[in-house]
Amino acid sequence: MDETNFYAEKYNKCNNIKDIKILDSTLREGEQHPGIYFTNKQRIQIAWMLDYFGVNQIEISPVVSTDHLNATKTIIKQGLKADIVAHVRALKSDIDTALKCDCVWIATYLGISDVHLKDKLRMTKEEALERSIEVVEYAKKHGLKMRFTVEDGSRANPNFLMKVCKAIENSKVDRISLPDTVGILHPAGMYRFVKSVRSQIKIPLDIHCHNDVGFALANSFAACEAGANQIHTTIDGIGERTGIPSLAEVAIALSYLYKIKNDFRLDMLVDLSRLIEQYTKIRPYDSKPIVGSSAYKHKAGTHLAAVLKNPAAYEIMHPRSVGNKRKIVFGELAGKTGAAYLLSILGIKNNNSEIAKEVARSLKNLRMGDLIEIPFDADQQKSN
Ligand code: HCA
Ligand code: CU
Repeated sequence: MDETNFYAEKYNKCNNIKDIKILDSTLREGEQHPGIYFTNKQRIQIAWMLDYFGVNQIEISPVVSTDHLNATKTIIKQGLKADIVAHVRALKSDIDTALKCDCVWIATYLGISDVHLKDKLRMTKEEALERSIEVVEYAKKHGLKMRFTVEDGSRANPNFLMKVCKAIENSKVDRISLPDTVGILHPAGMYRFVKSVRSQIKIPLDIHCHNDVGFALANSFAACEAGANQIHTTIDGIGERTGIPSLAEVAIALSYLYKIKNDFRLDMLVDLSRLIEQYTKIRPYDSKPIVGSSAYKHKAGTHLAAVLKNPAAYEIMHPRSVGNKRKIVFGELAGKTGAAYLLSILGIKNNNSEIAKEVARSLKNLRMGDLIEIPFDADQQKSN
């Protein structure tokens, strides 16, 4: 038992969340982020790295372009551990395209809210229901494993949503994805939404939460508490508009906060983020959880004094375990302990507390913001 986190872990105890999987959609939802386009080589490398990291499913759309079709075929041929899910519209012709890739898994989506039916699809509810059953039967007849996404499900008429879910479950669909396509739900609302479906549907449920108000991560876990089995992520959370939960945040929350056993290679998380940064030229903001460059920086004097003795005072995990680095920032807030430490690493041994106070005062007067940052690894420090 980790004494430091003992009470927090008691608050976090959550017996109904057990075996939660991750589907990563960087290659599908992620490519829907404005300005992002991967080459096929990049798509293949991303798939390999996601697989090595340990996600359970990787989603890609083969119908966007011939480039995507080729990428999907090639990635499927790699024989990765993760299932490769071909994401297509609820159309027989799209399923035929997916079949050309030799895929085992497909996901089809159909908007079922009134606004999607009326203004996007120009379809009646009856036609949508019929189409849903038809594509599930078609895919199952071709021996595919299949997920069906009730797009915009959180804004759909609940009775109609249940009708569609029950009908496709009867037609032997393997999973259903419940998306909050426009990010309109809050965590308690999400809990009730998923709970209502879970009370009548037995097959595994995916949860796909958009981040329009910033609730995507919290909503994903609220959904799991209500019975969802798999969370959709992308690296750094990229996706349409404001995206979906980031792989790093979901994997860390699962491992450290929900204590769910898994084989994720968490130390790859920063590398995965840097890979996407390199390919997209989009740099995650410094304070981005887990992967941001300031996620493990400590600045205020009281924080420095504590972290120099025991980093657990201001950290929930060792930054190395996610591939990040701890840094101490010496600026106007460094204080006496920070200044003394700075002097010691500058080779000024035996500095007495008067000198340290003097340096701390000077740092304050310089008003230059953060003067120096240096890595601080307590474990290595001890072994030196
Ligand atoms: C889309 C819609 C989708 C689908 C989610 C899913 C959404 O962009 O095609 O298939 O689980 O947010 O509803 O991303
Ligand atoms: Cu989406």
